[in-house]
Amino acid sequence: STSSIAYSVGVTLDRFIKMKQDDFPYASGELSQLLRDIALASKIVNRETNRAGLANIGGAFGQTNVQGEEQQKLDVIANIRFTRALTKGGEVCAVVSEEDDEVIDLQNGSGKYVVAIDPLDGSSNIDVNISIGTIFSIYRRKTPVGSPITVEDIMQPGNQQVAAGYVLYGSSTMLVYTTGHGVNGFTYEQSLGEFFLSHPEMKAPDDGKIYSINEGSYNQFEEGLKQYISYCKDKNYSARYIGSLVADFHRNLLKGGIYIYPATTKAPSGKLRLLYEANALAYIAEQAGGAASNGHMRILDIDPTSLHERTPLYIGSPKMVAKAEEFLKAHK
Ligand code: AHM
Ligand code: MG
Repeated sequence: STSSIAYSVGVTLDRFIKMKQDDFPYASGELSQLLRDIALASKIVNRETNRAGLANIGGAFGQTNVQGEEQQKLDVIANIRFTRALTKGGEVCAVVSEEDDEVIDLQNGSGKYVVAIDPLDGSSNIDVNISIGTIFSIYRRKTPVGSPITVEDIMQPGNQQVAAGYVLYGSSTMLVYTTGHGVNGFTYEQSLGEFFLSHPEMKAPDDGKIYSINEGSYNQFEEGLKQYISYCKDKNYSARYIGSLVADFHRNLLKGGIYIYPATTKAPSGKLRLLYEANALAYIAEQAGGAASNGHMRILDIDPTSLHERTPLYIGSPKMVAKAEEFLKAHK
């Protein structure tokens, strides 16, 4: 498209956010600022992630900071970085994080937004130098600005998201986000310290040939899923599973595929969290023309009942998700 051409010449994330704000005059400057806050925190986390293997000898490089944070695990550091950026930014009143049991009230009287975040997902992969990610969802608070935060503000279904995104700390670092007008991806240029638009208007292929699931738990899968896996094998699909949600999702979004974290007999709701893992990726998937389901219904229509609730997740190319749902239904 013409816009892709116009975008391709060195558009930074900051400029892109500004351009989008001008395109959609009703979009508030606050949301733009909030996205910039997240991008800034992600640059810091990216820097820490790149140094992960040096953590134990960090002191030798004089990286001790006043908080003594070099002693902490990277997911804890990431949580601190993101919450701090959101606190200082002022647009957010409350944060739900995988790293905190309770809602964090940021005490920002004028904050209109609520953020749900997994600051560093797949952190068990850090020690072995494999891609990890940040996942975030942004909601508008339901109660009036300035009043105390309530459950109503926090427990919103995914279809209420105003923006969502992820950062992939991979062979390159990328930030991908949507504000409900398609999905755009930005690649980090290390030496310039800027994200540049590299993947304008991302589109999930309608169908694909990759299935991503931890088959080690096969014996605990329901019959329909076992049958769907046989179907994938009959079709000679490729099995790809990094075990890092953002990386697995991102690959399948670009190449066409399905990512599944199913219900198992041991974990009847699966492993992944609705509020800060499934919803954000579901919104992005749908905005790119993909689909996201818990096997039976649209992820974005699930009404959350608790902060850290889990959901099975079937996400990716729409035809693959529909096919998997068909198998589950047929073997109920
Ligand atoms: P985490 O939030 O504790 O990091 O766990 C989430 C991760 C996902 O990134 C990944 O897709 C999944 O757990 C892998 O789980 P498993 O090892 O059970 O296949
Ligand atoms: Mg996680």
